[in-house]
Amino acid sequence: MTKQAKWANMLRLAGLLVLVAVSGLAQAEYKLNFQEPATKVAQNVYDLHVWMMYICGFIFVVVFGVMFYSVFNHRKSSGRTPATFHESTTVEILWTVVPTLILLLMAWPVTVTLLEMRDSSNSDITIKATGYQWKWGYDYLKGEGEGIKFMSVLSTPKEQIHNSAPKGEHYLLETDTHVVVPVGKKIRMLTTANDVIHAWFVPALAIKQDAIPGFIRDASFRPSREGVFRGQCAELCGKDHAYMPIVVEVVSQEKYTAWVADQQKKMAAAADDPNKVWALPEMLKRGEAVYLQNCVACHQANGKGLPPVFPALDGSKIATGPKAGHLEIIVNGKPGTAMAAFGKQLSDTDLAAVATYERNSWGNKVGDLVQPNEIKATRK
Ligand SMILES: [Cu+2]
Repeated sequence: MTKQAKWANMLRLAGLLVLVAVSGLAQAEYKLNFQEPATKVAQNVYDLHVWMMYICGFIFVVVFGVMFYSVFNHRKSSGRTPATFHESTTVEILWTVVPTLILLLMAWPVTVTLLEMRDSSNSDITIKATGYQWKWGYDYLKGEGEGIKFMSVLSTPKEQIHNSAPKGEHYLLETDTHVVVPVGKKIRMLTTANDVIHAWFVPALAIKQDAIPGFIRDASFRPSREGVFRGQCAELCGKDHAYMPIVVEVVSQEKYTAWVADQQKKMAAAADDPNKVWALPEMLKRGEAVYLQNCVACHQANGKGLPPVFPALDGSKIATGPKAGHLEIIVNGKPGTAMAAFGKQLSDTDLAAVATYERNSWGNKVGDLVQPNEIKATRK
């Protein structure tokens, strides 16, 4: 084989490898690729990704092919003399028109998909997602299920996070409650936040929308198949940014109707009588549950906190001092610190319970009891 033939063979091989790589992407090996789309828009996004890869692959092969061919075949040692043309109008028109056409080929389908993505009109159900440090809150505002609201908190056990238990299948992608929606219906998602910027990101639904305090942004999706789709907060929002996943469960219409009825029943059952007078043991039990769901990330299970940013509650002046000061901070937060105003997130009874728990746990032995009506008075 002559030297030239060898080079030509190697070039052909390189081109072939690139083609194989690009076609492999198109064959949807979802484990290495985007998540399997669950809406038409997500399918479009996926197809666009493949289309762009084809265009990039094609340009790669052509440009490098011509370049290597020229470098090799027109090298000085083979006796070539350089061309000396300047300002060729034909070449200049070509290298303007061809890239413009390629850009149009890319921009057209992208614009069509973007417009479809941004269109949240005529939706069947409207859900508001509120980002908190570090959990999501959901309110079903319109459509079937109107009035349903709940918090959605990471449910991966602490032992898995601290490597004292093997990691589960959906490690850090599981929550205690799911956003349930019916298949085939258009869902409008409103996003906002309570403290810092978060983002509601579910790849299989092709939604990634910032949740900004003081603003309402919207996005929409129409799930084309049933299933459980997982996502995460996608805007760095502080210490537990990695611990506020999103789980969307797409179910049949019948199952959705049943879920709505079930949620409404649960909400009615969970509604507390604000005038009830509680006894210490039952308040402590409830307070512990509220604490473990809302306070533990910063103040820790042992009440020692993570000083200096997250102060200890065990032995703290606030948790063992006068009740009024303690309740004030729990209800209204502490401006300028990470302490949120939990009055916006929890009921009077839950707040009373957690205050009681904090005053009587670890080394704290105040011995008093906070009733829901005291929280109500603090709110004013
Ligand atoms: Cu976040």
